[in-house]
Amino acid sequence: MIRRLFHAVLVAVFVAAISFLSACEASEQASAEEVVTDVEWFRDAKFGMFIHWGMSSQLGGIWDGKRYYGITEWLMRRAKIPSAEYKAKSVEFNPVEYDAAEWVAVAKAAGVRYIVITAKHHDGFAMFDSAVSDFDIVDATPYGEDPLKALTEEARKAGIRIGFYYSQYQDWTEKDAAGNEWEFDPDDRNFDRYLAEKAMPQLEELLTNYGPIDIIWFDTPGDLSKENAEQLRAWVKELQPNCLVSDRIGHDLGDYKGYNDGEIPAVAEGERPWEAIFTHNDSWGFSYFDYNFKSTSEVLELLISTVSKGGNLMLNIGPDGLGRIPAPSAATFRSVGEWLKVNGEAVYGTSASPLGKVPWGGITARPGKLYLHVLHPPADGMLILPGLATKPDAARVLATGEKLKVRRDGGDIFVELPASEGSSVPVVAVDLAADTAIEVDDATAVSARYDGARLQFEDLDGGDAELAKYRTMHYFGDWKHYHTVGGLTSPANSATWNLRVLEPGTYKIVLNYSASKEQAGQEGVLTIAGRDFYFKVLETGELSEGEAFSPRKPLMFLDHPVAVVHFDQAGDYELTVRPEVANTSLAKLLFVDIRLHD
Ligand code: JFZ
Repeated sequence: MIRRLFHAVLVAVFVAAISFLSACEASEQASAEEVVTDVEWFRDAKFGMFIHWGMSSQLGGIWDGKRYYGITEWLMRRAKIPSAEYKAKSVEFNPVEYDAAEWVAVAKAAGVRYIVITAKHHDGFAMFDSAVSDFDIVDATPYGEDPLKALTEEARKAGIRIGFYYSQYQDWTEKDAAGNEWEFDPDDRNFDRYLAEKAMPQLEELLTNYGPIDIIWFDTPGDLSKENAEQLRAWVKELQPNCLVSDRIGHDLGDYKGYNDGEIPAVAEGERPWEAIFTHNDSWGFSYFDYNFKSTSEVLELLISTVSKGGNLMLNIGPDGLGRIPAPSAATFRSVGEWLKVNGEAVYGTSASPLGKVPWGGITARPGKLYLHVLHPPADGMLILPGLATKPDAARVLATGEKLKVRRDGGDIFVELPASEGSSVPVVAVDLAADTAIEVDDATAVSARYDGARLQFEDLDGGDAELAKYRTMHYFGDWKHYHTVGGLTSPANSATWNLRVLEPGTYKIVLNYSASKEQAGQEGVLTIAGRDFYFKVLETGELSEGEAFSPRKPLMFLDHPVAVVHFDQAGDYELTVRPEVANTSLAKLLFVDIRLHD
């Protein structure tokens, strides 16, 4: 939908407009607040490493012989551990294997441009030498050293920016901070005292004793007041004007936009730089029970879908209590880095794709150039560039320099990637002619060479469907996000996609959705090429709405085939889904697949 805003825009103009808009935004922010923080390094960085590490890493999800599944840095709260008992456990935290140089070597090999590490998480334990509290790694553990000192030094040597995560609102060992209701009465809370006597002084330590710090990554603002958030922001800027502040300071006071844990936006909002955060497995802190590590290609898929929408990916690791990065994380970060070593030009400093969605991967851009990230190479190698009206001057494989053929077929421009191209996720650099016009193509290409097409919310071309976002966790805190097509509450509502079928063929059409008891049983109709295909929504399970942190069921999505259609000629088609009868939204429709049916 947003694509319609970009009709017939010259690439050069497009890029210029983007930088103009961001310049306006930057100066607007500056005049409102005096302090000008340089966010351009952040906009260009694209890949960061998040590190969750603390005394909870030593526990790894086990308390009193009991196993807690889900995110382990929440163990104290989940097991309702009294502060005194929890604090006493710090004597067992002795990360003798910690080697800052080795961690930074992994980060460097991975090609990250910044690292953010937990300086203090919700459990209140400071991973640095703090004079403000004795509950810190130097005073309260046999280890007795400050790991952040070495890390900041090593990172700086390696040319990697460094940020500190600081839990400003929750501190479970403090009666005046938020989060520990099993010991402290929130009515007795004097939050201003905690801010003045712990949070602000610790931030001062972090922003005074470690040289230039690039980000203070605040989190879980809860009902932190606007005054308090402004106070925190002003304090950071007073101590280090160039230090960025994360979005989770609250009240829209961050220097860049952030999304929820594990969420890539369907469509990025506005022109501000933004960051998606994911963890490599499901927990943020080290867990003995979490082996759901993403593979290299899954991480590349995340990275490419983030950068092709213009954002940064910060991917988390959870070193263990001895200070070791889990082997699967070190290995995957290193192999992502191998790919970036060859293809970094297509990532760092690039901007979002100016074209429509492509069925074979993602696109990034810089003035006069497009980069085609081929996640799913078609058998015949033909990469469609929907919306490009002028034939590019040249195309070459970034890794090898091999020149590729560019051809026009009907109204479309294709780059031909040889089948022999062996590397996983090859990238093609395309040089655009100076007068290249991009007429952004609303329609989704359907072709046998891409095994069909997938239609999602962000590809909608008409109707009045609404974005319906859902998030669930399986264990605890391991959020999964779904951006679904919602708002289909009556026969007058519809979701409409324009298709451009490239050649004749037969396809099965599959709806992928989740439906509660309430939604189940409603009738819907999918219309394609003038034919109506009726279906009844099947129940897949309930989602308990409500509190953010409650154990929930996984949201199950069902593949429901509703049609087989034969397109006997290439051309434009419209696909519509609407309720025939509905009282509540038809279903949580994640996507419509048009799958080649042989
Ligand atoms: C927060 C932390 O609580 C968590 O431990 C971890 O540090 C993660 C990166 O950030 O998790 C959140 C924060 C906000 C929401 C959910 C989890 N939220 O808004 O629902």
